[in-house]
Amino acid sequence: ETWRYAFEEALDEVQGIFAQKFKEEVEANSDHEIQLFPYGTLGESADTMEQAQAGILQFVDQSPGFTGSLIPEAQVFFVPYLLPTDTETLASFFRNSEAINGMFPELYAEQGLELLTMFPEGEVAITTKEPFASPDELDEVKVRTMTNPLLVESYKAFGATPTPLPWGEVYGALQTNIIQGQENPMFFIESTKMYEVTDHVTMIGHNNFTTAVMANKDFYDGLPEEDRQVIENAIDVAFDHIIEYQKGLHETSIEKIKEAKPSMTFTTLTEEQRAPFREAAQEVEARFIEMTGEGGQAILDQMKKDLAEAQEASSS
Ligand code: 6CS
Repeated sequence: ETWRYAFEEALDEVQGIFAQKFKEEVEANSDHEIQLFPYGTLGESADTMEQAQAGILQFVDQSPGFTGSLIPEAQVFFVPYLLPTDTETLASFFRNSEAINGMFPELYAEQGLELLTMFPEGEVAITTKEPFASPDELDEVKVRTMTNPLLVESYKAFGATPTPLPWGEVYGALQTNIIQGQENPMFFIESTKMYEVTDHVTMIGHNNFTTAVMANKDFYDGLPEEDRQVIENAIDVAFDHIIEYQKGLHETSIEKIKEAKPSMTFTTLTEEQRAPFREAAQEVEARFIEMTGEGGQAILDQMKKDLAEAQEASSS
């Protein structure tokens, strides 16, 4: 049988590297074939999600940045300063978290999706046309966000004017000055040439990019146990591979950007400069609870517990 798997990035970007490893493992350990559909071949992220829910696709990688409009609790990944930017802690968190492995699968199941894994894609940096070091300096700056209400709230709290857009519109909107900034992990800023349409990279340490891989639930439930095991193992192998693959990726991406555009500036805000952004995070957390109620509160509490445990595990 041929299974179709769509993701939101190119083949040589993080989601593509994960998908290729998954395909390799499944094909080496079963008679099934995986057909990969990189970003753009089947539409935007919202389109591939619909196709996965409809069973036209068996697998889809969609980031909570988009899924948050479908599953409000998935917006928890946009509470600023909740996730650490340290890769080792993150890997341990995603591997062991009860919120990720126990609670989220139920929420995805309600949408006809079998959540297979979530993994980190790197520290989120903000690229803008003008430099900034405080919320005041973001006043009137239109910053593109992925399409979920909590990310919009974050950028409002950061002092900017958030503009949610699908990925395909971002380069053009920056080029024509409809927006003046966007956020993404460094590898993506490099590979999608965001440095051609923005001039400054600022790291405020507010988040790490999270993505999720899922299967159509009816398809998955209908598989023999043997096939489900092949899929689970392939996901585990691909997870380890993608953590390993990303070692040093942030740094080499910075080097590549500097080479392509020597005038690009890179600024890491100090703890003192981050203080007002951290403060704004409180307000965003409160908005998350307003939007998601008791269910959201339970997920947030569990995540904080899981994160504390991951932190402890990686520091010991
Ligand atoms: O910003 C976005 O929309 C995209 N960013 C990444 C890192 N992956 C896919 C997503 O569509």
